[in-house]
Amino acid sequence: MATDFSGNWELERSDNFEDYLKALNIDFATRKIACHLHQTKVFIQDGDTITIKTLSTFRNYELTFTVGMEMDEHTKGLDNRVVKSLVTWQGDRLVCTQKGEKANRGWKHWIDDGKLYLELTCEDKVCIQVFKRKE
Ligand code: ECB
Repeated sequence: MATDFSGNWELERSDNFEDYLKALNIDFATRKIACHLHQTKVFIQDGDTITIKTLSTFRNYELTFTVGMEMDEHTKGLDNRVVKSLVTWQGDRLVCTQKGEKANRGWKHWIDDGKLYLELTCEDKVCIQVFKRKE
């Protein structure tokens, strides 16, 4: 059975986020703000149709997709690019490839020991974020 990510998760730890943002050409001032944000992930999961909301006081981002169906993703309010995104299951992990201007771009989500993990990759930069369940 597929992993159930449903619920609200708050960011606890972020490793290498700034390098990931640099790889996406995010400017200095925006990087400084972004790195200090309290982020919340909201997962709404209905079978293989999933909405992920990334919420913060600075900006919000929302993505809805069906696993296995490629889509155009406009990363509005983030790096404002258009990529071809495809999310698939790799075992218990939800894996997204984001084909476009930036090589080797994508993310992976999984749960381990009750924590939600997010690995964000762009070119040779990898950021790991860890979230805990919000009461
Ligand atoms: C929306 C909260 C973060 C706001 C950061 C603002 C500006 C930084 C500009 C570009 C940064 C690129 C990515 C930010 C990293 C996290 C936001 C969502 C990343 C993402 O692709 O999440 C996936 C997986 O959970 C679902 O969309």
